[in-house]
Amino acid sequence: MTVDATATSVSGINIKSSQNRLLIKNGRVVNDDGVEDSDVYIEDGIIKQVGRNLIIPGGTRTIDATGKLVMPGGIDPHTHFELEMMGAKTADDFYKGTRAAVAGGTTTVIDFVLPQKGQSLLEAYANWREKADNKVCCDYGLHVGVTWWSPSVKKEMEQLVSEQYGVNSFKMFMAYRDAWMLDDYDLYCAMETCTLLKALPQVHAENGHIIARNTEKLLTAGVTGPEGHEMSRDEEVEAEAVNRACVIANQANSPLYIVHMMSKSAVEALDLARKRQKQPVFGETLAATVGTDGTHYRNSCFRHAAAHVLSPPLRPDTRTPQAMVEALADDRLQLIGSDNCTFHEKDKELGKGNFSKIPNGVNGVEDRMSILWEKAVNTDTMDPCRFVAVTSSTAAKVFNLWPQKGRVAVNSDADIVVWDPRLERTITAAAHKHAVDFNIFEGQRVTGGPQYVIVNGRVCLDDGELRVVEGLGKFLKTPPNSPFVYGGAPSIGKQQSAPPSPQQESPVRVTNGTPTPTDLMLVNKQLEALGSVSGCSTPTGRKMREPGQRDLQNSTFSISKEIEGLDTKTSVRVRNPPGGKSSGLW
Ligand code: URQ
Ligand code: ZN
Ligand code: ZN
Repeated sequence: MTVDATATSVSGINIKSSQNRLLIKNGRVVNDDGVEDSDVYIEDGIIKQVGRNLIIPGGTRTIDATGKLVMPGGIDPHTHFELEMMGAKTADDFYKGTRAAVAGGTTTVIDFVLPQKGQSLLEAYANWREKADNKVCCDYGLHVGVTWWSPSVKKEMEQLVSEQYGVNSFKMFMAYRDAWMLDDYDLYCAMETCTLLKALPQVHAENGHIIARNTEKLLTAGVTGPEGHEMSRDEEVEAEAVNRACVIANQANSPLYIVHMMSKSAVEALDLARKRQKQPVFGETLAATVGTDGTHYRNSCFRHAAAHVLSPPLRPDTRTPQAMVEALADDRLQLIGSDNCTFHEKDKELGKGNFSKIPNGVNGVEDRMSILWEKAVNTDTMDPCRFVAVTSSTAAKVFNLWPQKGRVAVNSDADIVVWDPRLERTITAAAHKHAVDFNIFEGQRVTGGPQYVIVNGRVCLDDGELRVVEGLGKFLKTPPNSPFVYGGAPSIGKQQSAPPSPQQESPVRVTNGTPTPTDLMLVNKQLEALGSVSGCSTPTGRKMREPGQRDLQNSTFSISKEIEGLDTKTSVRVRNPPGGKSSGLW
């Protein structure tokens, strides 16, 4: 078992005394539905109290969160640790990958079991559990890939959603023709089976046949470099599959989750489909999509260009990152993952001379939250509540982990990030925790990051010092029939923390991410009814304060640039500034 050199001494993984009792004081608690200045008391890995003037027992460690946000730990619903694909194996294993996740403020990941065609899903599941269980530094769940179809696959899906295995989502590929792709008939059958089991079907939406033919033509024409990757699968090849997946889901009367949506065209296709969809459809994008773009495929350095190869590809349209941030902000997209799937340089070189052989995948699990904060909150495109929704609570709701995960509330797991909105750093491969020596966000300056990360009550990032423990995390069973997918729960993103008040006809429910005026009226009434919690707009509102407008909720500090000067400490914390250790706040 590996522990960080600076970790508190461990004799196994039960660490007593101060690790068991923790008070986070003077912070601003941010959930997806509101903000409140409250202290948080934790004991034995569970949040026991949230409020002011709490009664705290002796032996409690106190973290002073003055000027900081206290948010649910990030949930990354899309990682690939220790995945073997295209002749290589991803560099980040379950230890390094979850260590990087915690370093960036993420406290739960959901990885993918990807069986080869013909392989038993149960056998592949067992392999993934074997790889992960003793290595993870935070809790994790598993999606399972349906990479081929037969009555036996259907039978194994039924077993996987049972309590014994704890799987509630299955991913089908509409690309990777030779490895994992299903045709439309099998995709339809798989979606029907998911619906029967109250599990959530996910799709990788690209047209694998068009990609195959375009690849042949490009290679024949002598286009062999990484730029050929994006040329073989432009935006409409993705958007077509998004639409087709939605049509099949509608025919199957099935909900749908579209992973790694990478383009404006895909978002438009989803937006259109949603208006006719009978069941909820959730759109996911990635840290890479909001943090960088496809112009890197034209870089003359093969290593640089190949390091940006993932599928669907980053888009050369430089307006894409901001467009995807805006789609996340106004609920045309629902959540952000990383699709962390890193390969060493020597493995990416398998594609030298033939771009279709470059193993697909990039980093993201460590920088996901800081990149989105920088691109979305610091630009006033998204408020902190929506940030919590798209980085944590919506994933918890969709995969039926809420409110155990994705919420700072009594009885929720103590997975918490104390977020310093002023923490400045420059992203570099030299400093990141990934197993690879390339970072697609290299050199980007971000303001906003985790100062403390608490994983099941244990301080694993302690004022910037990483203190994870290998194997501390556990497998999370995700039950089927999520109320936020199959009904019975108020809408995602507008979830009130109190039950609907009697005068409300029925809980607010966003049918497909497109709230009706009634929904919004109800939501606003809910938020008003919650009294002190407020300060965040509804997902579609993007209602940010006018420049210079005072935020009346603001008592202790501010996070938006307009009111930077109003807080008690106008400070910027620079970690390890040039020439030595950080001198702290200055
Ligand atoms: O397609 C995926 O999600 C995995 C297998 C590879 N990563 C990527 O290129 N998006
Ligand atoms: Zn994929
Ligand atoms: Zn993926």
